[in-house]
Amino acid sequence: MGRPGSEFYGADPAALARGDPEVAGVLREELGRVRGRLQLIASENFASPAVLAALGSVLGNKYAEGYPGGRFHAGCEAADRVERLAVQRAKELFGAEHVNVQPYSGSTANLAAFVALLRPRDTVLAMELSHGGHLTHGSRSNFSGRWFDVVSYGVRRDTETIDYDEVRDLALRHRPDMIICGAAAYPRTIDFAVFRGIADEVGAWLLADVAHEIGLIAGGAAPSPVPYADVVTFTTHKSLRGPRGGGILCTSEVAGRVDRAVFPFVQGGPLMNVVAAKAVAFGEALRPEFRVYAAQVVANAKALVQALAEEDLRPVTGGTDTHMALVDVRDAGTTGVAAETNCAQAGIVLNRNTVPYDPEPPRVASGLRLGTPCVTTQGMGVPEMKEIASLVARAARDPGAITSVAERVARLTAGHPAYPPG
Ligand code: DSN
Repeated sequence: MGRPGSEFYGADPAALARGDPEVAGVLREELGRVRGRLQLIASENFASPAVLAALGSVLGNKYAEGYPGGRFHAGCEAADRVERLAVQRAKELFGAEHVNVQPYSGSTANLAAFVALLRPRDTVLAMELSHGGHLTHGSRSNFSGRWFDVVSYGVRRDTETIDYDEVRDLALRHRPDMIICGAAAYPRTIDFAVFRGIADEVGAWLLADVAHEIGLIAGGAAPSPVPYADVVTFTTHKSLRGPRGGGILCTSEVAGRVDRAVFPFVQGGPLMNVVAAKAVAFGEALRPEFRVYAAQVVANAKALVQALAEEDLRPVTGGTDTHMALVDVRDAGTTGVAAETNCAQAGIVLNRNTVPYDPEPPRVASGLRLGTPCVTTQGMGVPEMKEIASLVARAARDPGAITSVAERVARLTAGHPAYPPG
């Protein structure tokens, strides 16, 4: 078949090295960064070579506005086939009545969900950003907070978990048109059935944004909101380990509204190479190995949280049920930003995060958010999580430890390389 990629012109590193050595050099540098450091950003993962090949394929050239069988461009036979495959696989994976695989991202998926279910200035009840919610759940700097009247619920001060009584009280008082459950920095299982009950009581739509946990749901390691929510939005690049992108699962009742909201209201032509890569990722997630992966992601997060707690990095909510560790660093005598910076210098990539009722602004923050999807993809397990917790704690607390921590990080990543050479 000649040189790699010639069969369908999928990702071909040699072509890039010949055609643009400068950009090829940047990508080589990025691969080196990824291989040489610990990647603990909770929203990242390492997509498979098959996913990356689909992303780099000729389908990226194709315009295919519309949906399979009803496009506004000619020549969409392959685009139709691959989008139908993606939809069919996602339906099988999640048991949803309807799937839209075109959203460019989780944020545009959420915008489309708002458009499908609401009119501007309608009332939305969603989780407060500083308590773990997402920008698209009502931040004033985002469409959601600017164009809709958003009422926020938070977590309890004592348990740092969602106060379902407060959610219900707010819903009864404000009669929202839509309630959002799901978060970007909340390490606990969300009770979708309780949210459904509250939504029914006040006649609101229920939107579940499971951008973070979707891979755990696919792998049977977290409960699914599909039986409860009218619309479920998700991303494909986080715990699901696919390409950068979004998706929507919904009931047949709102399927037409959701599809029209995605195209033509929010987006133009779908990124067909990304749709192809989503089909590959859904196919991978349907395999039994993915269930093993998802379970290990959660087991690793639990081990990481426990070991961090032993290092005086207090787990928010006391633990985790997911892929995420959210820890308060104040007892270790530091701030989120200082801990993040020290860790970065030691080759540990994670992000500072506010903790509930944080006295610090988000750019400083009192917490760190760590995730296990990447390190689990690299084949690390519970023993490595214990070592990682000790490295994070040492680097976070003591800039003097950065050099020795960096040496241990290098040994750890060399033993479990991301994208192993050869
Ligand atoms: N907020 C991003 C994160 O969780 O990292 C994703 O949208």
